[in-house]
Amino acid sequence: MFSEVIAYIIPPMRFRTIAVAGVAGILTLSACGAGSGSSSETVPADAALVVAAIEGINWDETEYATTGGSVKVAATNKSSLPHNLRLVDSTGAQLPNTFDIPSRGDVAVDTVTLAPGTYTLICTIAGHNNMRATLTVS
Ligand SMILES: [Cu+2]
Repeated sequence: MFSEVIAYIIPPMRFRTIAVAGVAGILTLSACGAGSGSSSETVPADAALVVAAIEGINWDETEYATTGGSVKVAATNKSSLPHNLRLVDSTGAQLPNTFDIPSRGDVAVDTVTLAPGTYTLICTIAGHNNMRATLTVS
């Protein structure tokens, strides 16, 4: 008798849990929509700027260059450590775009609005202060 009562109660509870998880998932997805790089496994052919994290806690270049405007940026991880890419403008302000590439082979893509000038590309993970490169936007 008791188990029948439990069996009657549990399925609706389980359904409610799934429904709540579903809503939370949708909220999480939409929260990621603004200024956050989308993840894929390949670097888009039309990316105007491709930045790769390599072994030794470094970017693959120390100097990058691109043309200003709406710039499709791709960050990729070619190393065994987690990394992320952030862009810092000449005033020291970090741009809102985020590129998280936690695992080897990860690719994060986002469109960044860049005015002509000099930017610094960084990785904000602790101990990765060495990952600094210059981006010149013409
Ligand atoms: Cu890093």
